[in-house]
Amino acid sequence: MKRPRELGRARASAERSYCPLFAGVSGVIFPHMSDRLSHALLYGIFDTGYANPADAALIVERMVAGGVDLVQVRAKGWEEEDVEGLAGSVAEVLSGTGVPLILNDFPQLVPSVGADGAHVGQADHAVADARWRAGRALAGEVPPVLIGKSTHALAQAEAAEAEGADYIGFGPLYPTPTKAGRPAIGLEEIAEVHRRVSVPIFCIGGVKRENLEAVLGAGARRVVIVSGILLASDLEGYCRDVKSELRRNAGLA
Ligand code: TZP
Ligand code: MG
Repeated sequence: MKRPRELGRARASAERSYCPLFAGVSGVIFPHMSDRLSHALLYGIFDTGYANPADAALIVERMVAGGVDLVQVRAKGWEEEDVEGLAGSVAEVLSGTGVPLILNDFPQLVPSVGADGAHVGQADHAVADARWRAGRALAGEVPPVLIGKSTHALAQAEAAEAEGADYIGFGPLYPTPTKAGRPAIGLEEIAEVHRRVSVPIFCIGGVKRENLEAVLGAGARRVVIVSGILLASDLEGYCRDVKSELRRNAGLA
């Protein structure tokens, strides 16, 4: 079920203020998406390891109603065509909400899905390569896509920023079955990574409503939560609780 789209929702809006002068400059993004990202506190992931793809629309709707600021589609082990179909259905839900859609891997699907960017791991495409793949449907221009990168240590976080990532994930803070086999890094380096890196940092890995206070107390400002949200009995309420704690922590409430 392919649903080709010309541009993502946030991208379409950002296009209006497109300035070719900045095309190709790594890390330079466009006002609308740059605003969305800079204000983002809660990053939710629709992960097929936890949720039935048939429920994607309903789940993502609830995540957005609960205040999630960014949504990622993560379908480990899936074929490209299936990821495209699932992400396309999520793109429809997000259409008009202003919440950017990020694809885990598959940057080349960004144009056809109408996503706003892609997230790469340490072993995936380099940021510049992902940015090129995500935008190559618009020949000759580097479109306003967001490229995020997973980092697991301070040096990787600094390297990802230097490489041009628009944001980074930092973790896993706690051991988590969502990223089995990846050792937890703890909370000790959270404050330091915020001193060293200026792009938005999303702390990730075992973050839950129950340990959010500790994570924020260690210096985090933004978080990604996967299983905590997807396994919650009241997913929307869970997101709302977490978001209001994040807003309070950020001095916004
Ligand atoms: N990258 C580092 S930890 C992680 C990813 C994708 C998984 C986070 O999932 P959860 O369920 O919130 O621990
Ligand atoms: Mg990956």
